[in-house]
Amino acid sequence: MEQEGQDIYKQIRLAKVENRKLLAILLDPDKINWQNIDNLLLKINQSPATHIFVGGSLVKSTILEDLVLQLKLKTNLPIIIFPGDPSQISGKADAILFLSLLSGRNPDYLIEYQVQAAPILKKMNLEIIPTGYLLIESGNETAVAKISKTKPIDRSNLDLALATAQAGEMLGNKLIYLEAGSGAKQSVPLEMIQLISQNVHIPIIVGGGIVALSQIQKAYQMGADVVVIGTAFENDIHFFES
Ligand code: 1GP
Repeated sequence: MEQEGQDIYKQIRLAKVENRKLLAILLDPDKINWQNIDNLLLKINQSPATHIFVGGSLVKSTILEDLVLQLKLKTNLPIIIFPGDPSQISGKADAILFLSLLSGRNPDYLIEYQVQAAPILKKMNLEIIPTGYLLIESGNETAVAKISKTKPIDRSNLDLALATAQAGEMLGNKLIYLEAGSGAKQSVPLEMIQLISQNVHIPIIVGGGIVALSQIQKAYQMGADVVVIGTAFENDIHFFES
């Protein structure tokens, strides 16, 4: 059955064509201060964010859905699930990044979890956006590396990062996500963003360890189409006001 509402990806592509840069705030339901949720939502609405990503490494589906429902009530931004595993699915969101952890060689994250998720997603109306996910070494062991039991791509290995992103595009992914990991010491190297954005055609998401507005601008200049901010906004809801 054809899914309805397939326009979030179209909007991302259109933004790329028109060189409009996009910004996603990543919310981890486990780290939300629920007492302060109204203020958080107000700050999101006042921020330059164009999308909200919801997910985290260890989140349970019920709390994820609670957050999605709150977001749907109080913001107009598209809500995209960024799942850590197949339990993190909510049909109340608008879309899901259907991730393959292409930098790793753990079959669970290359195909097993996708097989588990497929029949669940088939019954929902979520827009599915196949996304090649590349974890890039960032100075410290990140939650993604630990939980997925995979080794990130060495940050100096530009050839491997490019070949992996190109393979991801050839496999039919619609986005490439260059991930340093949440709270990373070092974000994805700018020359890596540049090389990949110049040599693949699909939009590039960049996230992990971006803690200054100037870093967001630099990532855009190097060719990032979407920048993801999690920890910096989580630690300071005034982050975008500085
Ligand atoms: C993590 O790319 C996101 O998956 C965001 O990372 O929390 O470091 O901003 P930060």
